[in-house]
Parts: sequence; C-alpha cells; structure tokens
Amino acid sequence: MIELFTADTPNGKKISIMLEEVGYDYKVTKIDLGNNDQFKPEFVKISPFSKIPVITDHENNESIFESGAILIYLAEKSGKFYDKKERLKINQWLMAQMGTVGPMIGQHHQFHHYNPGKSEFGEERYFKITKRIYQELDSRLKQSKFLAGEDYTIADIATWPWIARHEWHDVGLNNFENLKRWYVEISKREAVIRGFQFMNKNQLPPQP
Ligand SMILES: N[C@@H](CCC(=O)N[C@@H](CS)C(=O)NCC(=O)O)C(=O)O
Repeated sequence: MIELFTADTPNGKKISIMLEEVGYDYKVTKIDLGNNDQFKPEFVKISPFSKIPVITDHENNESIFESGAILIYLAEKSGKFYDKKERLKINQWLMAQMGTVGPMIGQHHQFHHYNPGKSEFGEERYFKITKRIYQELDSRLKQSKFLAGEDYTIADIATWPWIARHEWHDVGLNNFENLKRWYVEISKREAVIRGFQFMNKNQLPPQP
C-alpha cells in the first residue's frame, strides 16, 4: 500500500493521477498547507524542503519526495508510462515540467491569481513566461501526439495538472489548438478524472 502525503494542488494531483493510472491501492494523508503542516518535524523527516507531495511505500518502507522522482519510482515499480526505449525523451519533457512549467506557472498563480495589484513587474513577467510556455508546448504537440512521442507517459502526467489550471492563467487555451487537443484528450481518461477528484468528488477537469 502506498501512502500519499499531499494537498489539492497541481503537484499533488500529478501523483494521485499516477496512482489511479497504475491502479495501486493508496491512502491519502492530507497535509494542510494553510495550517503549516508541512513544517511539522515528522513531515520534514520525509520531505526535507517541507513540500508536498511525498509517498511512503509501505511494502518496503521507502519514502520519496519530489514529484518527478515519485513519478519515476511509480513508473519503474509498475512498468508503466516510462518505456525504456523512450526514456531519453521522457526525461527531457519531465525535467522541463519540473524545472520550467511548474515553477514558472506557479509564480504566475502567485502574482496574477492570488496577489493581483501587488507587483506590476511580477504580473507582467510571469504572464509573458506562461504564454511562452503555452506556445512552446503547443509547438511540441503539433509534431507529436504526446509530449515525449506517440505514447502517454509520466511527462504528460506531470504537465497536465498545470494546464488544468488554465482558467486562472487567462492565456486562452482555445488559442492553442494542439495543446487544447492534448489537454482535452487526457482530461477524458477515467484515471485522470479520478485522480483529479481525489480530494473533492465534485470537481471535474475544466474544459476550454
Ligand atoms: N519541486 C517540488 C515542488 C513541490 C511544491 O512546490 N509543493 C507546494 C505545493 S504545490 C508546497 O508544498 N508548498 C508548501 C510550502 O512551500 O510551504 C515537487 O515537484 O514535488
């Protein structure tokens, strides 16, 4: 059994979606970020940077932090969504999500969604970067069905929950035909819907 320590955020949803996709039995332990649960010593023991998500695999008592590392662990354990022959491509798109898509769109959420009016510089900078990320993903998905190639992989599972916040971004997903096609197709997968709803049964992936 896998225990998932998490909150209802895009980084959190990456792992609930992956667990649903591979069909593992899992238990969710909620970390209330508003209550600073992430700084409690027992959590810091398994998450040195005080961030969700983290998993503990109770089969071998291994705890893993960092969502990219968790996705790789679950993919290797299950043998799914991380084809050995395609690993070089999958790793690049996964690392691009970890290094660019998540951190940059996360800043856009901070300035544009949560704190508008506080910093014109921050709002403009991350709006522009988010728009570029949409353009770059759209160009990639014009040549390729999924991010790493013809197959759905952990690179898509890592990236999709960030685009699922498209209503916050105000970039206009409808203007990016290939990104929209990819987003809508993934949003119909039953495991993705279950993983998206893992903390709130009433939410559905927002459609463009
Ligand atoms: N690179 C980390 C980022 C995780 C992350 O930023 N988690 C946020 C929520 S989405 C968090 O735990 N924030 C709490 C805090 O920073 O105090 C990963 O992908 O696992």
